[in-house]
Amino acid sequence: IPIKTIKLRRLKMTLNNPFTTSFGTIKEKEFFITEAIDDSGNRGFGESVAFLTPWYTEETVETNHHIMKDVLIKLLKENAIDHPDDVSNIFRPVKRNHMAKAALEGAIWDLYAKRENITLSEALGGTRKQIDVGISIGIQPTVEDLLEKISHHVNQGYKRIKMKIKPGWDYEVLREIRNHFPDIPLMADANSAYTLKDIEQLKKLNELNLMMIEQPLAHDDIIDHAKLQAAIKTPICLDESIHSLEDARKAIELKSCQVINVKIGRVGGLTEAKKIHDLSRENNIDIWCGGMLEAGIGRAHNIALATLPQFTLPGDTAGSSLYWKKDIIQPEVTVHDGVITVPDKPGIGFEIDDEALDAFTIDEEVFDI
Ligand code: OSB
Ligand code: MG
Repeated sequence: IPIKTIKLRRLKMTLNNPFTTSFGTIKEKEFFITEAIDDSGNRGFGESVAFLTPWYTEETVETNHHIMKDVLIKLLKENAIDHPDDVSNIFRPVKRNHMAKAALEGAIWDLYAKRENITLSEALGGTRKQIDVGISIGIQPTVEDLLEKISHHVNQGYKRIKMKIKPGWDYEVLREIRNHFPDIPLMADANSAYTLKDIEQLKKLNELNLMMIEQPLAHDDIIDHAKLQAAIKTPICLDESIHSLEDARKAIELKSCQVINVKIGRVGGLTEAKKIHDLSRENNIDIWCGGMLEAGIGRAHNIALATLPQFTLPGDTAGSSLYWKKDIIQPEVTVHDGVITVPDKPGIGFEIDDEALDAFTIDEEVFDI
């Protein structure tokens, strides 16, 4: 792939609704839009998903910047790429920094698909023309606020409701939600807020018929999760604990989870995400595509990934308008009855709204490859 230039744009966008997890509230996002441009002027786009602080994993916007600019882009200069799957090998000497790697790899995947005149979904081996989507609702000031949000999104047709939980905002709240909505597909995400000392509280969730509980225990644990899974009925889904194919293999082997939330950034890119997909398929592990409050470009990558066959559960790829007053792609991502129709244009399949992109850009750097 004759990449001539890499562009890094730093964007700043304000969320429509502040998003609260067990670790705090996000109101504003800064992130990089990566662009890989070939010698004919074709443009491939990616998006970095780290936050301003390292609350979710150790990466941040600043570490993404440093690693892309001072390490990964140099490797792209020194190594030829025949296929986007080569990128993860080229980046292999660099430990972790998965979100930085994924942001650059994503732009190269999009460029590759556009040059081949196929959709990103096709380039990845995706088969679905439509994907089911759920919604992730942050911790709310009151249970009434949460009930109102849930009924709004249930009426919109979202296929699954995920609510954030933490100690003190868990069983009683979930029970109340379950009483109001006896039949909705409901799950909870703790973002690693519990330890095995909380096992009795977590056992209480057995009676609530939850689809799964996401990342109840430590971000770097797969041992205690296996103990917890043996003790509770609710299926465990791992998010923060899975950074690679190897992590997934070990978690499956130890029975630490029954479900995996796959995020492109967390696992270091689409190539690694595909591998986790294939392993999950062989092992009959249900997977779904998670979200990182992305703008349209990251969202488009998630949609393409979710077209692979083992993405059997609704993902966290809700519509653009849930997050942003104005998104950076055209058309914006829209959801009808809980379903997104996968675009059929080459690459990510959405046009870039260059005017919007410029308006949200606070810094820009260009690198010759
Ligand atoms: O744990 O899945 C998570 C958002 C930011 C960071 C981590 C998580 C989330 C979400 C929302 O749950 C996903 C989204 O709507 O993009
Ligand atoms: Mg999560």
